[in-house]
Amino acid sequence: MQFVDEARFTVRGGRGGDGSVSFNREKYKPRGGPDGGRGGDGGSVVLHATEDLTTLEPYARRQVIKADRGRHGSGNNRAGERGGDTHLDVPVGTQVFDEHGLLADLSEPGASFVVAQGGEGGRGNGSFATSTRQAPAFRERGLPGEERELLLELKVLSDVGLVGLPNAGKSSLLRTLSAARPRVGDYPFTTLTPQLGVVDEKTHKNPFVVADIPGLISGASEGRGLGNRFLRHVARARLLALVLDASEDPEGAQGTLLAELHAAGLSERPTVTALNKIDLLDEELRAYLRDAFPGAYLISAASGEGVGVFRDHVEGMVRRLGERAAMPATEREHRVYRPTWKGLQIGRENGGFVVAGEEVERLALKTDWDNPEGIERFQRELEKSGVVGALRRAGAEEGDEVRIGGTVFDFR
Ligand SMILES: Nc1nc2c(ncn2[C@@H]2O[C@H](COP(=O)(O)OP(=O)(O)OP(=O)(O)O)[C@@H](O)[C@H]2O)c(=O)[nH]1
Ligand SMILES: [Mg+2]
Repeated sequence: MQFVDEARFTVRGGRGGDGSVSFNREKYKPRGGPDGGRGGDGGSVVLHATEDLTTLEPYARRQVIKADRGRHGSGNNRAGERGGDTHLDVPVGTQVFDEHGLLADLSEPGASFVVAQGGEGGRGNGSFATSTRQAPAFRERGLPGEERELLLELKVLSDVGLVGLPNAGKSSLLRTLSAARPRVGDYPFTTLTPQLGVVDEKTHKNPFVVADIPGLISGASEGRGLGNRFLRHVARARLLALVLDASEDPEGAQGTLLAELHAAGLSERPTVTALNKIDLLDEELRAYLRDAFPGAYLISAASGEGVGVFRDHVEGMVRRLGERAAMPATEREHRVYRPTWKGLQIGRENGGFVVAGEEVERLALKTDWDNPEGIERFQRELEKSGVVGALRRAGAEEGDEVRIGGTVFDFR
């Protein structure tokens, strides 16, 4: 499967089923009571984080993903069936954004999140009978499901991120450290997508996950080269290992890398430095590098020299740094339609009026405009709730056009 770390598509919850208009017809009872049942709620679209998937590729070419609508209610107070939910598996490490920002960070296997709630089913005429209105012949329509445009971003979860210029030997090092087999090439930009390897899986030590990303170049954090897109994949690693080609201006490379990490907001992250390709250097140069890079590890991914010591050091650091840090909890509370007249707003539009507010818009959506009794109820609710009064105070007169959501009617 191709590695895809970004996907953009629309999700839509199922529409709620309509309530039903029905009257109970029993023998010898001339006028049965209203018994129209409620419509079922629409299904929701739900994301689930799983370790069985490592890419967002299943969503690369999707445009709209919907859940089922709820069934309509029927006579004898039978409620309509609820619409089925649509379950979408995403890799662990997927972050969910909409136009307002981060909605959820699915960093634990099994975590789930409702991205589009299904619409509420409408009530049937059975629920509108009162002592003064014994035979209501109207029902509510079901509400449309939530709809939003999503951006999913995968950030692979690793303990150690390898960062280095192209050709420094990051992929070679990952091969030497783990069973992972990333491509190694003697040209820059061999690695095009992040690769993960588990180190010490087969020994008795504490295994940890290393991420190899495409090489960074100067200006990466401003979008140059390939590395910038991939820095986010190491943004959650506890430890960054700077891999420098010891045979080619390691000081310059270090400067470039530190500047890029700084620009990417990663300068506070613990780092360890590995000077790679020391098999190409004589003892004099090695001694020089030990002086110039105190604390750095001299290794050769090719011959394996120094790699064991480096690995043990990294293992210890990872252990001391403790649990893999989750992203700061910026998860926003999921917004579900909650009725409130408070948000009521009245404005003017082309000589008419616009009424905005969650509950009033819900009421308009639920109204069965084909049914005179349904329209009457809409009118009554507007009066009861003060919307009519508010419109009058705003200057509305008989015959003026009023729009609520997508519904336009004459004020009376
Ligand atoms: N002599 C020597 N060559 C090495 C060593 N490590 C890597 N190389 C060579 O350096 C070249 C680049 O190695 P890669 O592992 O692909 O480098 P990389 O950092 O992953 O490069 P990008 O994926 O392009 O960023 C290859 O030709 C490797 O064989 C080493 O320790 N010694
Ligand atoms: Mg590579």
